[in-house]
Amino acid sequence: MCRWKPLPLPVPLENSVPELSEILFISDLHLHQSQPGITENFLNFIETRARRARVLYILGDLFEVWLGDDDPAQEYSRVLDALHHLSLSTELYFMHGNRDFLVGEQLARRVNLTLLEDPTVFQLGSAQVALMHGDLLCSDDVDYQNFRKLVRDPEWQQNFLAKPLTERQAIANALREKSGAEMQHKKNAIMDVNPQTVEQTMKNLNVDILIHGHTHRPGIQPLAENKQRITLGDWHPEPSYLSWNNGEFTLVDSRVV
Ligand code: LP5
Ligand code: MN
Repeated sequence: MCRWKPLPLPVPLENSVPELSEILFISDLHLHQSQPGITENFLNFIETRARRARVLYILGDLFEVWLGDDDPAQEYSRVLDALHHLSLSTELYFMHGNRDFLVGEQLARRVNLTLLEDPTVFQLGSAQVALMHGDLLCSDDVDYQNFRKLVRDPEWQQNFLAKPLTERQAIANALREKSGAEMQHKKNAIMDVNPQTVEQTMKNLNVDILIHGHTHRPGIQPLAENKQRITLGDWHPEPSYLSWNNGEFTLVDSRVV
């Protein structure tokens, strides 16, 4: 069952100038030491584009892997410090992805961000908007959905987080290998969203616009009844983001024409 809670529309800043009304959405950076270009581009994005925005929504898979808030994760310290600094001027919201679903309250406090349920619904201008990571929409990927049910169970998470960090690392590495091997054999369509699931989810949530990531297939898809599905892209390593400004969405991704 989908759970969601309404998110209050960010309060307009006093004497706000047009630039300050911008809202940004990103996902799927998969930050990792093996991809230093993405980290550098993200740090630059934080200092430039995001600092001028009013809100930044991070819709999951910011990290390639997050094994628990007790992980010192030195490789992420520059990004976490930069995000904390950003939070002083820009509201930060974070939704779990399938790789960083173990981000918890401790990290949220360190960075000064608010954790969001998947899905989250809120009003943006005149539209009702739903935010999701996107993995729930891939309903044909039955093996993945079963796996997701298991690892999103609070009891399973408690057990996993109680294991020593080295053991968690070994399990995650084995899982990444297994997932990589399985994905080679899965059909492309299975790893995309199921259109009926999208339609039904939007109907259940009563929204006009659905914004999600996960599939790494960026684009703006017009749907029946003037509705829209907006898919965020991954970083490659150039930034990929969605901007909402003056009532209009713009998807900035060099691979989208
Ligand atoms: O993110 P992406 O696009 O690469 O792949 C997803 C699905 N894969 C995953 C797994 C992650 O890629 C691996 C890293 C996660 C680290 C999490 C940290 C916590 C560790 C938890 C340890 C148990 O999400 C992939 C989808 C694809 O998107 C498209 O939607 O197909 O799903 C899979 O490949 C999963 C398999 O289908 C099912 C795997 C079952 C494994 C069950 C054993 C669990 C224990 C593992 C220990 C060896
Ligand atoms: Mn994902």
